[in-house]
Amino acid sequence: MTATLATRVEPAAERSGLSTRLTALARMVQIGAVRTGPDGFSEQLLADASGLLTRAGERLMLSADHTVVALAGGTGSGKSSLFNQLAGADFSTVGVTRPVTREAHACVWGVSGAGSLLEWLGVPRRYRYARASALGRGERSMNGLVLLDMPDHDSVVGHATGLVDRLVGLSDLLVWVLDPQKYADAAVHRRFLVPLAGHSEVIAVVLNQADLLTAGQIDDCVQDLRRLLDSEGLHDVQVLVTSATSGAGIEELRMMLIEAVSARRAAVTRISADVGKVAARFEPYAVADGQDAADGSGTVSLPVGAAAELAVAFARASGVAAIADALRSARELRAVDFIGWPVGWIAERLRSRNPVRKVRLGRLWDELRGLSAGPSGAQQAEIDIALTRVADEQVPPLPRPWSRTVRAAVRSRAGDIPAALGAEIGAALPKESAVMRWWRAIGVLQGLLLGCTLIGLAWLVTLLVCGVFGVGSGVPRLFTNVWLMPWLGAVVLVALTAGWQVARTSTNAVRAAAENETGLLTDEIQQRMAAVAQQLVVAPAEVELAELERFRTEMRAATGGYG
Ligand SMILES: Nc1nc2c(ncn2[C@@H]2O[C@H](COP(=O)(O)OP(=O)(O)O)[C@@H](O)[C@H]2O)c(=O)[nH]1
Ligand SMILES: [Mg+2]
Repeated sequence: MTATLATRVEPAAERSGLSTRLTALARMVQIGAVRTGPDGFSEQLLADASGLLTRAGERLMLSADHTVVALAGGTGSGKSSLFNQLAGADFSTVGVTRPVTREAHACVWGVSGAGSLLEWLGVPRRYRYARASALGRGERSMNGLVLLDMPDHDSVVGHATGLVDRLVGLSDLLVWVLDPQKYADAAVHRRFLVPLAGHSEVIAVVLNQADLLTAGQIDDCVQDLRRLLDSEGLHDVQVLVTSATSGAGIEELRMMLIEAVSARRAAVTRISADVGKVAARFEPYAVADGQDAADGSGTVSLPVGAAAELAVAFARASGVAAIADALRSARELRAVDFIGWPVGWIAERLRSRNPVRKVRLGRLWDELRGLSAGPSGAQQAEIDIALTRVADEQVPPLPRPWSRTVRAAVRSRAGDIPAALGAEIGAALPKESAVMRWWRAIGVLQGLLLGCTLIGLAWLVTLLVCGVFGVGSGVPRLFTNVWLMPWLGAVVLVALTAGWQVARTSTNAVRAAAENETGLLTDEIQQRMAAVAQQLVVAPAEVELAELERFRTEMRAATGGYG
């Protein structure tokens, strides 16, 4: 007989996907547990669902279609022999002199998809066998059975801590195989059976190698074993007598496994129905009042323009318009040093040692720095109003408690927003001392014009003194020729006019450039504020909306679709 037979069996319809549905229910409980409260998930419902999950257990989440029966016991008791008998093939090596079963072997009847379960049970791939369901008498009712030949317990004693718990956790039925020589072995009882006292419904004891005993000896042995088990608190444990060699009692053992399989199926059907019922009770948390169940399955998110709209409100709250005005004025005031007509400029200097303009410029930059310095009360209040408006107008209708939690998420970072906006404004502001290159060029031109004016004036004065009043002798003719005076007068006049005209034109150009610069600055600040809105408002809300989305997906999985 080949060790592996092809198995293609349809899983029972009412049980299919129970593992998936239990996993989904567990995730729903996780999501709900952090959203309780007056309008939140009902504590009672969460407790009911958790209770059901506990009843179903970790094992059922891995596979609902399989019943795990483990053969456990001491070396040489006949586990591997019984395993082979039940499987109808020599799958597991039978020990002749030394124990050989160091790793678990498994035989699966019928139902496919036991892979993850066997992985979890720790059965190596090469020790996994399959039995087609149609084989032999009564085989169909063994569909879904996973029979485990456990490692000899004395060979795993080294790491036996927690082994008992593991065995109980992973088995739907634990069959302890004892032999007539060692059935009363104190170590086996103390280490394995006594701790199982609370779990007698999942334990059976098999007295193997009955062929070595007479009928009378069997009776004595069974009575003795019964007494031992009773004294250990294992009253309900079933005791079977078998012989792997002669085949006696094997059918009874097989019947017991079939019973375990059908009991398991019944339990699974019950739990399956309960999962459906409990999951359906979560519906109010998935679908908003007055909303179609189908609507509730749509993707929910904030409108695309939410961040941009918030950015407008943030800009207003941070006084971005005032920032633009201040920057424009600061640029114009600074530029005057270079492009202004020096004559006016010198006059101003002469009037006061600490020109008003410088004071105003300093105050403007103080103001700009102040705006970007961080939170102020008025700002926070305006931001809160903007957030409330987004929460009220942009959050789509949601079932409770999601309408509250999503709104809370919108406001969750409100306290961080003013500082973040201030930092963004600070980062966007240009350098205070920025001086355009063309300002310097104009400054040079203005200097030349001033030079022309001054030289012209000086020349005129010289002509006046030397040419008109005749003071000094031997002065070059150039400084005495009075006919030059009108020409020089004209030069001075032209230089003065040109300086004034250049100052006027440049001031207009500076104003236009400042206008352009503040426009770009406003745009940049607006973009930076949209990023703040995205990061501190929209993103937290979307995270919460994604959780709702996840909850709805799990709910569909747990109920097998709405309705
Ligand atoms: N006479 C007799 N020998 C058995 C029986 N079951 C197993 N054996 C023998 O006991 C030895 C150990 O069996 P094995 O199945 O390897 O035990 P395991 O260590 O529990 O897996 C082998 O030599 C088997 O042939 C039985 O019912 N009767
Ligand atoms: Mg063995």
